[in-house]
Amino acid sequence: MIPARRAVLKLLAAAPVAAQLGYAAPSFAATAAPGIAAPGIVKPLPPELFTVRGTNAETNFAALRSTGLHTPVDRFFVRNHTSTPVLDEKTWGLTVWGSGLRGAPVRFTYDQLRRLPSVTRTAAVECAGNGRSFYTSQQGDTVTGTAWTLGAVGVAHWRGVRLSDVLRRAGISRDAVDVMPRGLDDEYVTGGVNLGHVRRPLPVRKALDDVILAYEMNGEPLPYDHGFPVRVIVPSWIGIASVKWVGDIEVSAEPLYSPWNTDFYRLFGSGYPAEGSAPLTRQTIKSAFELAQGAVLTAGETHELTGRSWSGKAPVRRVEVSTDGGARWRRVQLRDAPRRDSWVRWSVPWRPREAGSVQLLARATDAAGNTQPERAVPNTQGYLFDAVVRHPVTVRTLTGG
Ligand SMILES: Nc1nc2c(c(=O)[nH]1)N[C@H]1C(S)=C(S)[C@@H](COP(=O)(O)O)O[C@H]1N2
Ligand SMILES: [Mo]
Repeated sequence: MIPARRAVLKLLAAAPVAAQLGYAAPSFAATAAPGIAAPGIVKPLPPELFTVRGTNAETNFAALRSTGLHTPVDRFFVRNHTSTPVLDEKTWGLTVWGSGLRGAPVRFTYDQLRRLPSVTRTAAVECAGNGRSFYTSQQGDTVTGTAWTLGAVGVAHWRGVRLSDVLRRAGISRDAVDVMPRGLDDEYVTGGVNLGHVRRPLPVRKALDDVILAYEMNGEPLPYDHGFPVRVIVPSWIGIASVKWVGDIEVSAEPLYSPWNTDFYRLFGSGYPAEGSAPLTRQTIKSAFELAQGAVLTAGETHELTGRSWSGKAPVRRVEVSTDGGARWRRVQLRDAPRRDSWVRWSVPWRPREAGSVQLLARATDAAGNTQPERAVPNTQGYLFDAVVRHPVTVRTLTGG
């Protein structure tokens, strides 16, 4: 199974060459959805569940309508800087090393990690760039990066070991200030520059708080695309903190830097210092309808509008919906108790009276008092979009018959 998948990945990478040689990836065609440009992701990406964007796959929010609190793996978004590596847990190991340890590097095997006390928790993973395309489409701002709509987020039930347990066993010293997990996926080359393996420092205080090294997602071993055999989960922080396919963790008595906390994942632009804001940590607040963009609804019928709202800052406490472009707002019913690091599902009946184009709006407020604004403050890389998103639908009258 693993060699077969590895072969699939090779085929994906070498597709034009394979075509020249005159063979047509037969085993691949059986497992992946036909017609999707293959971005180095192992799982199938059927177009009703995902929108492929470069090396990434965005969850279609409409595909969450039928799902529960936890996003099933078959529709959980994938954000890869390069491509999914297919690793073998029998040869995999995690090395903890650096000036912030009292002694020599310590290596943990997969079995050793699995024998440590385990913890479970529900937590969202959300890309810092989720919602980025709305800076451009709603505000006219120029931003760089993947043009996500709202589907670069998922909530899963994770099982793993506390990072603090591993760091203590490895002999973390009182002098440690930063820890930096590093992925085993290929080095990331952009603009002709090799930035090395994906890695981003975490302050020791967060690392020792609620971070886990996860080996299960929704009750199953981690899927290849989500970090098998072990990934970091940093609750409530931007997705880049949750390093997948972790192979080593540097523990340092000096502050650590990587392009992922200096060049990326800070706010740049007017109003920010030349070196950017402080490195980004917590995610922001958002809402999404579980409905296709441009969905067609029938006038005179009652539709159950459903959606989700979430915030990295505090549990979402209130959601309002407007079906008239923001003139009037209705408070909607929450289907979940407000919960930290997760989303709340909501629903509201809507009976459009006449045909036409309508923009549906949803606006969340969290328990810390953060409310989605009308306009997000722009930054050049389009991070942390938090404004109310205008969701276009078409209302039709029933004709004919
Ligand atoms: N090793 C490694 N870890 C990584 C990444 C990556 O490309 N390589 N992408 C990061 C980013 S930017 C995000 S948003 C999340 C996405 O997690 P997912 O693909 O499981 O949804 O993983 C993070 N961890
Ligand atoms: Mo991300």
